[in-house]
Amino acid sequence: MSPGLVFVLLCALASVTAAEDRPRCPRGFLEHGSSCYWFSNIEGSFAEASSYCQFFGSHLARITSEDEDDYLRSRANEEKGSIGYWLGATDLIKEGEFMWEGGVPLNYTNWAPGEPNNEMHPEQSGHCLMLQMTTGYKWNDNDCIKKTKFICERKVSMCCCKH
Ligand SMILES: [Ca+2]
Ligand SMILES: [Ca+2]
Repeated sequence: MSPGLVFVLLCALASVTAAEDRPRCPRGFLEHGSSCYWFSNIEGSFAEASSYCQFFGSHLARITSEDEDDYLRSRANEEKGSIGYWLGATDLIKEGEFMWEGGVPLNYTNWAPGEPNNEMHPEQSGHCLMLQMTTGYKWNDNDCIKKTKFICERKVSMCCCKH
């Protein structure tokens, strides 16, 4: 039997016997629904945070449902490890029109009262989306150069065998 065939058979066997037991998210990522999430242990600007997520084969988290929002806010409230967490949306292209990365409109939102207000301080502008601790991690538009923690997201991997 050729080594290649053995590999294919082992992969097929693994997929029927052990797929459920195998980690479907990379180490350090939390699984919820069809996504894996990483709550960063480092801080960065919005641009830095986006780059870190890409390095890990992911993107800044996109919250598209109440369930996802509840999950991420409850995790953030449990940890209380940061004044905020960057998510992957901005209104940099057109003021007041927030979009997820790739130009996808926000169909679900959970802005804190009074947000988005486009400013935090006189010399800052709110163009990047953050879960903000002071409002129980509801949504706030904050200054993109502010350094804070962030949440990366990627789809779960369905199977171990990739060629
Ligand atoms: Ca803005
Ligand atoms: Ca704001």
